[in-house]
Formats: sequence, structure tokens, C-alpha cells
Amino acid sequence: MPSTQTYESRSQTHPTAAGRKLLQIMAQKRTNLCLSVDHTDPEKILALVRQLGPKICLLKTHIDIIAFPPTTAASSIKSFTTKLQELSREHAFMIFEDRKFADIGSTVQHQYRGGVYEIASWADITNAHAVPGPGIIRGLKEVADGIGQPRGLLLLAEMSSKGNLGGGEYQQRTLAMARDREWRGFVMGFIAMKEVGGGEEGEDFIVMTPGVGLQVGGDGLGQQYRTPEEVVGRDGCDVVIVGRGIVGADDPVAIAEVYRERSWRAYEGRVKK
Ligand code: 5IU
Repeated sequence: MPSTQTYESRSQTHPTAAGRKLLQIMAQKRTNLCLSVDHTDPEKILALVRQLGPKICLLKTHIDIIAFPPTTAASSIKSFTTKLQELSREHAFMIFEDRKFADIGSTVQHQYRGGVYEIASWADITNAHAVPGPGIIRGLKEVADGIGQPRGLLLLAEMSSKGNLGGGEYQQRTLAMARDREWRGFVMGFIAMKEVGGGEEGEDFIVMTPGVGLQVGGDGLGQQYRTPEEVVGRDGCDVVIVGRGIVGADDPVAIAEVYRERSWRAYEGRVKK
């Protein structure tokens, strides 16, 4: 059964600081919409985020698809991520870098902390595959602990794309990994297609789900779309991640409001049951 607890009540008790903050924003702004700002032009991204900031609880980025001017890449990246952080404070949303870390603990530490992107310094939330085993979580947590700001991790329990190898036993083993007390304050939830866990005392995993459209369908490259009513109402997910449905629209603000409204109503219907 999808969780019938409100985001507000979960914001008081969630085991991670990042989760408490996110749930609080969702309750206050009445939005469970995450914008996946899959654009390659940094200025277009900033313009979209300025317009859509008031409607979202979370902004999902792919920092490594953005075409920064090559000669000044490092300073362009820093100024871009600083502007995103300013916008996240102005409009009260969090930032989720969809990095999908997938290497051994030692390597992901460098990828999370360093390189040209310095993801840990500006992204409140990031995600990782469970395939390397618990060392990946330990490695990321050590970096997060040194930041001095709430940092949360989502594990990929399954993906939205057709034929993905997640779900089933893989998901069960990922859940078992997430439950380790060592990272109770860091692993805040999952990328999954339906509610995960909740069977243990005090457990509350936030489930974020991509593959959401206004109609059921696909994109010809394996993406599979469900509606906001299906993912939030029927399948018990918490945060609805939308990319091209909004970014590719003629009027992104109007469409984002349709997604926000339908996703929020589906949530209200779920908690009233
Ligand atoms: N994304 C998925 N499926 C997944 C995971 C991430 O679609 O299982 I993990 C990302 C890819 C893209 C966004 O950045 O979410 C969805 O974009 P569209 O709404 O444009 O399909």
C-alpha cells in the first residue's frame, strides 16, 4: 500500500537531514514535482529555472551534458553552480545531480568531491548504483560528512527504461544495503517505480520516479511513461521527475503547473484514503 502519511508528518521524523528538508519544502510549497532540466545550454537552463523555480521541490541536473565554453570551463562551471544554488535559496528547492555513481568507493570519492564539477559542494542530493556493493555508499558518505551541509543519497533500485536489470531480487538486495545503520542519516531513498521498503521500524525511504508524462507512452529509446496519477496514487512514489514533458514544451510554465497540480492531487488522494 502506498504510504498514507503526509509529507509534513514525514518531514518531522525522516532519518536524514536532506529528507527532512525536502519533505518540508514539498509540504510548504505544495509541490512534489522535480524538474529534470535536460538542456545543454547553461544560459537556457538558468532562464528555465528562474521561471519554474516556484513550482518545484527539486531540480535534477546532468552537469556533464552541459556545453560550457571550453577555454574557461572550470570558472564557467563554478559560476553556473553558484547561480543554481542562489536560485535554489531564492525559490526554496533542492538540487539533485543525477550522477548515477557506479564505481568502487575510492574512485567515487574523487568523482563526488573533485574533478571540474565538485558535485558534493553544490548538489544537495545525488544517486548511485548499488552494483559495486556497500563500499560505494561508504565512500560517498565520507565525502558528504566533510561538507557541513545536509547531503542525501538515493540508490537506484530500478530504472524506468524498458528491459532494465533492476527490480526483483536486485531491488531487494539494494534495499538490504540501504538499511545498514552505518548510513541511516545519508541514504534518503530510492529511484524506483513504486514504493520501496517501509517494513521496518522508523524506516521511511523517499521514492523518486522518472518516466512521467501526461499520457502513457515512450520515447523510442526505451523510456516508458506513466501518468502522475499512476506513479503517485497507484504506485506510491513521492517525487515525480519530469524532463522533456516540461523542457520541450512551448509553454514550460503552463505545462509545469499541470504536472504540479496533477501530481499534488494524486498525493492528496493517496493520503486521504
Ligand atoms: N532517468 C530516467 N530513468 C531512470 C533514471 C533516470 O529517465 O531510471 I535512474 C533520467 C533521465 C532523464 C530524466 O534525465 O530522468 C527523464 O527525462 P524525460 O522526462 O525527458 O524522459
